[in-house]
Amino acid sequence: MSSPRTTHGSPHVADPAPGYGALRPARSWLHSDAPSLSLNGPWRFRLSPTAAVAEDFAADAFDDGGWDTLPVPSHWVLQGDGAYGRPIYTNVQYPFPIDPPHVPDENPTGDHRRHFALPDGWTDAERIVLRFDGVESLYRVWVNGREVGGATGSRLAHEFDVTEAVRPGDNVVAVRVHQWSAASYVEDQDQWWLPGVFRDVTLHARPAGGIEDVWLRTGYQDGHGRIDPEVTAGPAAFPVTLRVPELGIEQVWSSPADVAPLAAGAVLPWTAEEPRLYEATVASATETVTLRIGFRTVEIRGDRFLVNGRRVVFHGMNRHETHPERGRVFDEEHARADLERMKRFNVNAIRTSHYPPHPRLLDLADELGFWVVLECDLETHGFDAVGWTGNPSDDPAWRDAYLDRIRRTVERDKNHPSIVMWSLGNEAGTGTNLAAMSAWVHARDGGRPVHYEGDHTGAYTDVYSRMYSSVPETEQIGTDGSRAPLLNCTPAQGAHQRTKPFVLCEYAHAMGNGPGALDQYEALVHAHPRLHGGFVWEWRDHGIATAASDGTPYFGYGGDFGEVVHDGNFVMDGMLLSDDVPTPSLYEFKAVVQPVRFSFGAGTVEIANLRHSADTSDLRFRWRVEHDGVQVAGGGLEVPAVPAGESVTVPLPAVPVAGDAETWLTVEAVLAAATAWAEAGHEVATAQQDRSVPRPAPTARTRGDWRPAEGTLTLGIAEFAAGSLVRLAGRPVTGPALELFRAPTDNDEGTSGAVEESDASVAGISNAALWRRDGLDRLTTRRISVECADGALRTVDRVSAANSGLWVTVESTWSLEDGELELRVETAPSRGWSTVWPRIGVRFELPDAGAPVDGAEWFGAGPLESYPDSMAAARVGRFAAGVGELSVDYARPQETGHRSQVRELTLTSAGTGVLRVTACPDGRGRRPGFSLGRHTPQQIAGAAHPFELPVSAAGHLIIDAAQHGLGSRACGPDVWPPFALRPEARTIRLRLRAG
Ligand code: IPT
Repeated sequence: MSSPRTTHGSPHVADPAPGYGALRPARSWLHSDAPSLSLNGPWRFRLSPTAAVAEDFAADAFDDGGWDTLPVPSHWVLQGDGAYGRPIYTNVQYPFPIDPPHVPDENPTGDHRRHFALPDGWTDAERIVLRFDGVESLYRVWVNGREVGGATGSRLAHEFDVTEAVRPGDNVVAVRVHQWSAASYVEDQDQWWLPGVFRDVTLHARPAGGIEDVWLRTGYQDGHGRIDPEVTAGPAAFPVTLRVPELGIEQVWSSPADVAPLAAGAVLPWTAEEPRLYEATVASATETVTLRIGFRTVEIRGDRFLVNGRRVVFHGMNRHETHPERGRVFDEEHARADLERMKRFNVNAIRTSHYPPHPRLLDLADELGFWVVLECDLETHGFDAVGWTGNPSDDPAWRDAYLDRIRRTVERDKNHPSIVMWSLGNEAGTGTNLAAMSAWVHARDGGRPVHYEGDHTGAYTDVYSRMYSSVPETEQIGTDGSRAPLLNCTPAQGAHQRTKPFVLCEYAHAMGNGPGALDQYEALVHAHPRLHGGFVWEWRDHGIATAASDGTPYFGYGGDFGEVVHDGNFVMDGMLLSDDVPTPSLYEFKAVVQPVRFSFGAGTVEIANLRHSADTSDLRFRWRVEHDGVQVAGGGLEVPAVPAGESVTVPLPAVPVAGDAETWLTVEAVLAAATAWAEAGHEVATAQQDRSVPRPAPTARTRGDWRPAEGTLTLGIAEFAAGSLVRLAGRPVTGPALELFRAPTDNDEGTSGAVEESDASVAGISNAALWRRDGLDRLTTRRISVECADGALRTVDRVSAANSGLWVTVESTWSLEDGELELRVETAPSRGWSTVWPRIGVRFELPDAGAPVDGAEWFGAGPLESYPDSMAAARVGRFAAGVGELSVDYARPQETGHRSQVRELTLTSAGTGVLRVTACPDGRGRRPGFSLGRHTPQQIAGAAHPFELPVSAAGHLIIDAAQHGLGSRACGPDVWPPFALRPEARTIRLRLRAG
């Protein structure tokens, strides 16, 4: 690079160097009894539009009386209601010109100042250290007017030696933060750009003879633990004593040379399932450090990733630090609640995408039990736009910065038993600097493998990792002897990669409604032991709390804050909505990965324990039988404790089978006692078996007495005018109207994915675009005939769209059968439809007539929405929900609310039934689904945010003969062929009654 490394007004902004001044070496984030002083709280603050601002503010005597007050930690763009700029969301794009290492002169620069009183007694301290746990992106620090240094590495901890700068009594600390710097090029993660001092600032008194750093590496084998200690302390700190009271360990080291591995005796191992921790202290005469150690050994043997000698399967989540009001500012209570929620949803692993989280998160992970892949703060994805030219990952000018980042990552968190792998970063291409990072980790920590997905050929990492590989491709990776090529690999490199354990560091892109196919990925893990599971992208939406112009609150995404470039709602791709509400996909995940699986035999059930190492003695098993969704019997199941990896078969009780109702047997495994993350009785796993005796559906009557009809007609509870329904059960109702459209999901709008696997999708064009092209969202009807017969009415319509030669014929027959109103709709597409269809359904409009339909009760699959490739969490039962609860508030409105396989549906108004619908299975036994909402698919499709939907008390009931699957084409594969809906003839047959 020939250009000078200074930017207008600041000597550091364009410098790839990781820091300067009195920066101290990275060390563990320890719990110590040495004195410390939090500098969190209100700071004086001034925002300037460029980095070219005089440095006079750092002077001791500077008068900041005219400045504002800003809380630390915080991001200034999330404070002051827009007074300090706005957040920017980009995924891959850089929000500034790709001109490394330079950034624009328009570089928001936040100056922060505060006073603090040096606590009495600190004058004895050997050194005084000022620690920043996270500042985005480049910052410079002055104490009492003296510049002590500066650093980059936004999600990394830095400590400055300020001993010479502090004084007794009052002190002033000044921090200048530039939003953009050379470091921004290596922090291009898919998230909001949120500048500021967003993690804790603390002052530490380092005692003479203190413990500078300690690392208690542990190992576990055959019931016995081992501790391999490393103590960083001056000779004056010795003797140093290690105590593990519970294990009776008291080990005194009189000099640094004495520090040596020791046997810990009989111990219980640490695992994500049974996170057994032992409190340990390491003490000198002047400082005691307290750690919680867990005994475990991580190892790769052949293509297996093992902890304590047993294979690990990651049922993981990619976890960003994000909160609608705080951004990346950590809140321990919220983080704990989040992790407890993960445990309740059978999540056992976390990838800290794509940077180290707040250090306390690892304490929580140790305690609650997660396998953690701890990722370094590194991503240069935006270089993709320029063919990776100038990528810092392969530029020697950046080597120090890369090494500094990985050092700070590993050193800070090395003591945590939950961390089982280090990850070099995300989407940073490949290059020698990444290889150097890996070499550094290998030299420093032989106890944990190195992960980096971008090392496609496996030149410097220990596990094979991919993101979003399709099901067949993942299967090929898992299959021995397959010659199928692997991404960017020669056959030889591919063969080499197949000698390693495989993880999906990202899969199942959970944007909006979806993903589908979770169960297919899960099945592979159990068929091919080389596959070690993966990490869903991602745990939660990153919405930012904001308000529409009329004050209506909503969660903003890219483009909602006036960004010049942005990536829209690609930041809303979590299994949790921004306000912590789990989406149905999280229930699907929970069901798919459940650690206990049931297989029914004749009068028996086999219970398999798929856990890593815990047996099932923490679980109770129970069963129940329902007749048409009403419980008629139930009780406990006697199940002996099943060791991990084994199964038992136990007899089932006699199941009372109904002659005139469906009989379903449900078994459940629930927690026998409360844990740190759930109550006793919490359901861990469940399964259902259909024990119904087959009952023939009433046969459809054929009639020969049709004659042309006109005028009004009443058939039981239905009233018609000119052949069209006008009232049902005394209420205004219109329909059925053919509905082929659904408000496109983010996956329907997606263009990625391996299209060859889904012959109905077109490369580079979303299904939603094809649906709009074919006019599915704007169908029109031409009535061909209206006929009546004795107790019956029949209409035939031709439904098609403007400027399209394609159509669907819809024949609707209303009749009285056994005194009940029956509706039979037969739909048949013309030739020539070339795409998949979102749905084949009929819509009924229930206008607001004073007492609106506001809920549904049904017997069918539930309780949540389900789609053909996302059915694992749905069970057959009787459910009720208000109309609001029937749809999910996805950040961008889209298809939601489909309840599959409905048998009976009652629409309710203020708790009273108004219309009862019974759905007959079609000739092939397929049952329709329903959705009930306040808006049409067309209205939903037109809204970019929930607040844009009009207030409505109308009801829109859609009965779907079929829906298209979900897939995950927003970033991944399209809907798998068996779950794709192709244009075809279908029949919907309903019986309707009042009340
Ligand atoms: C992948 C990124 O690693 C992740 O951060 C996120 O952006 C995700 O995509 C999409 O939401 S990279 C993509 C090119 C597969």
